[in-house]
Amino acid sequence: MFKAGYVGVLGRPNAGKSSLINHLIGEKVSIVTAKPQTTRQRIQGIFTDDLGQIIFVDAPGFVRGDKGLNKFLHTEYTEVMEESDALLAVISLDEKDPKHIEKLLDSMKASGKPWCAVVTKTDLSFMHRTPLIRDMVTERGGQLFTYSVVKPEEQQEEFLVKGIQQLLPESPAPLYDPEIYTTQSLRELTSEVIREKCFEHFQQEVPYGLVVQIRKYQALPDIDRIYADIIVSRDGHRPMVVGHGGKTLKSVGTMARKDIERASGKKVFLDLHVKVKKNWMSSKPMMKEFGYVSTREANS
Ligand SMILES: Nc1nc2c(ncn2[C@@H]2O[C@H](COP(=O)(O)OP(=O)(O)OP(=O)(O)O)[C@@H](O)[C@H]2O)c(=O)[nH]1
Ligand SMILES: [Mg+2]
Repeated sequence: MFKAGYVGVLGRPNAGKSSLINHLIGEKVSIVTAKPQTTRQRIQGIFTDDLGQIIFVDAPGFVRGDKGLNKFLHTEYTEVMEESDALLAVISLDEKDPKHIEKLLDSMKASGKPWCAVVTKTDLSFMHRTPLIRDMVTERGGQLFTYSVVKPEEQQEEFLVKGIQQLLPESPAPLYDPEIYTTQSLRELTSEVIREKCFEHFQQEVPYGLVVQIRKYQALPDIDRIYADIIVSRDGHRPMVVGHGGKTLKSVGTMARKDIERASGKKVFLDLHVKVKKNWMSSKPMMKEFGYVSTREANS
């Protein structure tokens, strides 16, 4: 019987959640960087085969927070957990603190939903940790899979996909057109890709206080003309993003343009500007303007 449903992908920041989803789907759905807290808003990536349709819901990594951006990340995490049909706990093999793993797995069990877990980054040399993690998972009634996006083994991918499909409800048909691999628009992906390149270029608090707004997206027959603002949270961040003689901004633009061209299949003209909106993360109206508002808050 065909299975279909939403799988919330949950874990600590930087565990490798977005990388795993991109890898299983075979497309860049969600941006990936070496910095924690890359994913901010849930992103849906869709995997369809003859046996089922998995709608992966990529969530931000678990963070605590009762205000600003952290509050939004926390709410987003909680909503994905509550609204999904099944859950996938993602644990990085380089996670040093077993308490974090236990807490994540306890929350899987407490959700009352079907769940399984995956250890990612198995190319890293901490393989002795896997049996310990497996015990933690089986103790709580779950099944553990292993995976590496750097050195993927075909069989592991097959096991993992089948394991996730089994968790889903039966469905007479796919929930989305099998040709679609994400519900994200090209405009949304563009904004995320620019943010990804910024995360790769800048250090410390600059990426955390950075957001991208697409001002205009003009899709012409042979070229997409895109005008976007990179918004930073402090005056001092602006020169860092622009760089000497605009060099850094140009490099961000070139890297982003290549990715957008790959996704759109067209030539892209990308116009980037840097703006300052002081401490936007502490302002509810500005957070809302950037789309950082939980579904429940938006609907209330
Ligand atoms: N060596 C190795 N690195 C990996 C693997 N998977 C992901 N990474 C790296 O881990 C880092 C974080 O990956 P992401 O996919 O952005 O992690 P995430 O869990 O989505 O992070 P947040 O969105 O910040 O919560 C990136 O530098 C990836 O390249 C893997 O299998 N092996
Ligand atoms: Mg992510």
